[in-house]
Formats: sequence, C-alpha cells, structure tokens
Amino acid sequence: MSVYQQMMDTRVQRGAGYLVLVDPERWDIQEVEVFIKRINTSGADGIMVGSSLIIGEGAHQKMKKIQEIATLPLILFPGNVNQLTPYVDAVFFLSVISGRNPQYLIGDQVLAAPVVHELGIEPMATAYMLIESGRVTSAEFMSGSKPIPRDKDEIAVAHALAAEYLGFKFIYLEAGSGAQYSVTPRMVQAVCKYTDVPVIVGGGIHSPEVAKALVEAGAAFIVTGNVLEDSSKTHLMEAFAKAIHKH
Ligand code: 1GP
Repeated sequence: MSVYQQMMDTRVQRGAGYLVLVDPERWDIQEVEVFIKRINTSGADGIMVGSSLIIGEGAHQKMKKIQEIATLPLILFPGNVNQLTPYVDAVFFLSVISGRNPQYLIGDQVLAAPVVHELGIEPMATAYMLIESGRVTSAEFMSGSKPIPRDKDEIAVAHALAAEYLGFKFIYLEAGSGAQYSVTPRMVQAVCKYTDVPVIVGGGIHSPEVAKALVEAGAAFIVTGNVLEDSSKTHLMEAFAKAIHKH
C-alpha cells in the first residue's frame, strides 16, 4: 500500500496522525538507532527524515540505518535536492508556494523529479507554506522567501485554495524548525474551512496541548522535531501521540 494511502487510513482510523521528524545531522549512528526504536513503539504514525542543510555522506549511512530499523512509513522531508536517497519509502515533494522564488517553486523540482523516478520512491505533492513565527527560521532563510504573516489568515486561505486547485495532495503549514511560535489554531481552522486537502502542521510545537488544539482546529497531521531532541523531553512522544489521536 502506498504511504499516501496509509496516511489517509490513519486519518480515518485515528482522526489525525503524528509524524516525528528526525534530523540525521543531529544524532550519531548509535543514538539514532535508539531514537528510531523509541518512535516505532510510541504510537506515532510515521517518521520524517530531513534537514535544512546539506546532508553529507555520513548522513546517508544514517538514513540507511534508519530504514533498516523503522517499522513505520519513512518519509523524506528534503531541505534540498542533495538529500534525495533510496533509503525512504516516500518523499514530500515540496513546492514553497508561499514564496515567489522560482528555484523553490519549480526549479529544484525539475532537478529532483528524474532522481525520484530513478530511485523509485513515492512522491507526495505537497504545497509548503512558510508562516511567520517570531524569528527568521532556517527554512525561510534557505528558501530565500518571505513567510506569510502569522495573523493574515485570508492570505493563507488563498494559498491553500490555489494549492487545492493545482492538485496538491497535502498542504503543509510550516512555522519552521525551532520556531518561536507555532502556526495558530485560528489559521489552521480558516484554511480547513475552505479546503479538504489534508493539512500538515509543524514548527515550534512544544506541548501535546498545543498539538491537540491544532488537531481540533482541523490539522490532519502534526509534526514535531526539536522538542524530542532534548533528552528531558523525549518522554513527551507518547503524550503527543495520545493528544493527536482522536480515537
Ligand atoms: C517540521 O520544521 C518542523 O515542520 C519541525 O519543527 O523542530 O520546531 O518541531 P520543530
């Protein structure tokens, strides 16, 4: 079954899904093994791997290791074309539609498409929308594009509708890794009122309560990254899964 179909099933069975983002650059190979095993049994629905910077040869080895151990769908969340790897099941095939930088709207996608085809990994067309979140994030800086102001729900809605009409499979509302503020439930609610395209929300989500509020606003998937990298907070993983799942 495709990863997309598994994600749709998760929505039906659990109301919303929980994806844990792993940045291979931040862990050594032993640590990553322990972390992936923990995610496998936490109640999460999938594992995302990626980084906003270039991933070196060592990181591809880590990805291979991650794939050997992961029992959940493994999705690449690429910061750039160099991160394409055969060691994943699927890739969020992103276009930064909130920006006007042609490289991240279509340029890199043209470079990536033949590689994705050759590798045989499943592409999932994802409309990536950067939302302003208190400070300049790596995603904003690296994509050379302006985020949507966090209180301009109507601008987010217009982008979401455009994403639907262009046929994207997911809309990704991204505050950016390590964001000071996550995307507001109000913006998620506004977007979900106008489109049925599943909405993924990530960036700066530090507590299960915030995750729950975003799900109640209509988010189909919640992503956490940084928060679990702090060893004193890894235990929150199970609480996130519980808070996000409606049943
Ligand atoms: C995924 O970039 C996010 O969308 C991850 O953000 O690291 O802040 O959880 P955090």
